[in-house]
Amino acid sequence: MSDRRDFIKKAALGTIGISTIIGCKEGPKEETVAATNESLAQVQRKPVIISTWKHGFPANEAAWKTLTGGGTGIDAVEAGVRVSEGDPKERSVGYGGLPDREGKVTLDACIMDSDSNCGSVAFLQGIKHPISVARKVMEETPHVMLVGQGALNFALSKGFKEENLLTPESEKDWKKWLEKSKYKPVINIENHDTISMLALDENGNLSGACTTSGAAWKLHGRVGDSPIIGAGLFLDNEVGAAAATGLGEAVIRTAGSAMVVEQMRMGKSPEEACKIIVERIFEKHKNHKDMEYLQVGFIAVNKNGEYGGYSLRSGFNYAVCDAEKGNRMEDASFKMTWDEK
Ligand code: SD4
Repeated sequence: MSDRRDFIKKAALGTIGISTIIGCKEGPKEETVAATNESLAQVQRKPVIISTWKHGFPANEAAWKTLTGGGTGIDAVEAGVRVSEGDPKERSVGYGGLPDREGKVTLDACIMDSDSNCGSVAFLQGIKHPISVARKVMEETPHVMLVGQGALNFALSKGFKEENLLTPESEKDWKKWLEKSKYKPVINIENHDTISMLALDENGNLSGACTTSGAAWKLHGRVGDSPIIGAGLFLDNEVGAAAATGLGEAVIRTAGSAMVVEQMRMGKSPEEACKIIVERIFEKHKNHKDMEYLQVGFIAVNKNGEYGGYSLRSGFNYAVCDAEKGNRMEDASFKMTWDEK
């Protein structure tokens, strides 16, 4: 029996109605009967999609629709994060993202599949959907990463359209920032960045995507963690997947997402794994000048569909979507509040 038919059969026996598998928005149906422990373990947790911040909520919906409509995990994470990239109200991703200190919107993105194929673009300008360019790098080049003008030339050769990504709102904020020109990238719930999305499909295969306009007011040419496989995003299909948000420099210094996956490999739950690496980042940065405004957060999912998140400071949340509970926001546990030093 195919995995899919097996999945549907088990779902039909369990507390999860088939309709809830189709619609991420819906909750469990009352008329279904109790599942055995065995079927619960196998049914409830797959598929699952998890993504950073509130913009993850509509992104999850798009990803879920793609996944349950027959798309692959990679199709799903790409479709999901494109929602944030294309939304000018999201001031930290793609179109409408806050610019660097020269007023240029420069974008970083990466994508990774269950066979460890990956693609990435960094310091890319003028292309609204860097995640789709990253996917082309993965699928149509012998490389993993393209940057700057080379990434733009590649995108144009693949038919992407060059456009102005600096919206009047972002331009206005940049001009206001120029008045004081103080670089202090406080990243939090009211000022969130980066969408990272992880998906475990119904066959138990993992995919991930990460896309951002990076830290606002950064130096022109700065690249963060988000396009770096192992820092902003990492997965090992034998183990689990992890992704980061927050101050990219701190995540790069500690190879954050790869380390979260390694903790899961050693048997830690996704939340424990995120917490251990956040603690490590804290230890490495407690006397660092970045500590004043440092925020990092991770999300993770393992092969069983268990998921979790953890952040250094309060205020990090993420969106989770599965068949059992639908799409919802969850607050991550954290090490300290913003008042603590
Ligand atoms: C960066 N990690 O460019 C990104 C920014 C971010 O939540 O995720 N903010 O450093």
